[in-house]
Amino acid sequence: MWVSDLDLLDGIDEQRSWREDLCDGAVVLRAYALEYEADLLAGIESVRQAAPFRHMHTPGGFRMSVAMTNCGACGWVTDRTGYRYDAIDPLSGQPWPQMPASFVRLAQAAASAAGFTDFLPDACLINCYEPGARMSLHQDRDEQDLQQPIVSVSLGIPAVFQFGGDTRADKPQRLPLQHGDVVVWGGPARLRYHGVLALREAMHPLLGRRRINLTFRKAG
Ligand SMILES: O=C(O)CCC(=O)C(=O)O
Repeated sequence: MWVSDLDLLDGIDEQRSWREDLCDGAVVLRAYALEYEADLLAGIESVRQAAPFRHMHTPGGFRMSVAMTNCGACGWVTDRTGYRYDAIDPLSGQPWPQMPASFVRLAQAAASAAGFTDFLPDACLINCYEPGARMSLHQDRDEQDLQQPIVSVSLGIPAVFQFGGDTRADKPQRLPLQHGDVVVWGGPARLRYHGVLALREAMHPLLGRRRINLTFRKAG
């Protein structure tokens, strides 16, 4: 069989990113964010300068092991009064930094690749994990429009993502996630419980001992 140079290039492109279906409405897009890597790292740095990472407290008074910041029209915050989306960063008293255009492009492209067209994220929560940090199983239900999906991008050291069912008691699948992987869930999977197991000690050439997760949502 004759294979043109173009076919070969197509094959390489296909292998750069590949998808794994988790259930109806949920998919992992492996290595999908790699082509956005430089823009994402630059965007995270500029957001971090304006709105530094901080360890928020849960309504029950526990300090979260994951450090967080936000960009976009609304940011997810938690304190003694509860969980909410807020247009103002409580640390600076200023609006959260604007969501970089490259973030929006990636979030929309990934949502569309997963079958969710017209995704309009207005909130990007940026989670920073160091070894030992974890996120317990939870549902994302503080958003007004549950028709819109969630797009979750992993950068830096590996993590094990837990993807559960519609109740906390459902045994979650354990998905190892690497730098560049994107998980998208929505539709019938929108309210699935999910979380991240405590990270193991590791080193990433660009991010050191850190994992950065970007979670895009339409919150307002
Ligand atoms: O870090 C992750 O992969 C998941 C983050 C998450 O579940 C959240 O921010 O609600």
